[in-house]
Amino acid sequence: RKRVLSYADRAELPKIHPLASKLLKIMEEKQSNLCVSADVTSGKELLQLAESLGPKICMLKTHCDILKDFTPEFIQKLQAVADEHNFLIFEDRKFADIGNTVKQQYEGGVFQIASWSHIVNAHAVPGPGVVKGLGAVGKPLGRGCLLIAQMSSQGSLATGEYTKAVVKMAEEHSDFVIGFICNSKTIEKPEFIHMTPGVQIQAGGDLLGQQYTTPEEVIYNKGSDVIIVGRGILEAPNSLEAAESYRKSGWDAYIRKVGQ
Ligand code: 5BU
Repeated sequence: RKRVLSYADRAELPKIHPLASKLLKIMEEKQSNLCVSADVTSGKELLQLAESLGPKICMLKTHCDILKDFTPEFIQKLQAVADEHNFLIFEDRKFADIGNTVKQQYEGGVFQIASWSHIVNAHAVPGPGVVKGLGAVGKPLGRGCLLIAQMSSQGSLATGEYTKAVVKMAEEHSDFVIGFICNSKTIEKPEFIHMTPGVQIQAGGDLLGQQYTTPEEVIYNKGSDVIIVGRGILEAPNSLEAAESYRKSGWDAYIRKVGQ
């Protein structure tokens, strides 16, 4: 059986992207492969979550366009919390247009995502232009991109040959693409980070097609690296306790995986 490299080992790989290396080091140091999806609608609430859950997470995922009160001041505060607690920010923007348009959507507008989000994601549907457009803005800033190779939702069309083509696109743009959103590991290249949404302690789903898998399944059986958890934590009676239990499940599964 092939040895599974530790996050720390992967952080030192000669061809690793600096941002992927930084993430892997944070994961090792904080013993966390948990990314919290902070899907709330007020900036104040988001900052409170970031402040309280910060010590438990390697990354905080945002949807800045669901905030009713987005401001540059809010972003400054979020960046300060991210620095304080040493986690990365991932804006789940899912860019999906031609290169020239995504470039402007990433850099400009109300949100100026490139100025604050370490990581963004994109659909590969438009072809490599989407990655080139985003890269033109993100690469000089040291940012990284995840390509959406698969989705957690029921009936997703991102499967089979499409997923394979996404992986190929990532390999061809590894100076900006640091990994994937996927349900399970899509490529045996330890430089790439695999991140999986649709995670809850109890498998199941919601009423709008979301499908849930457990942290153990995602990390140990599916070989992904990072679990992305929203409502499993946000809707728990005590979000800090819930975050700790997801962190521990994800970390224990990883330890079991590297130990084998
Ligand atoms: P949940 O509350 O844990 O179901 O939230 C999952 C989050 O991950 C939510 O912000 C989605 O937009 C996001 N997501 C997802 O659920 N599935 C996907 O395939 C992708 C993103 Br890509």
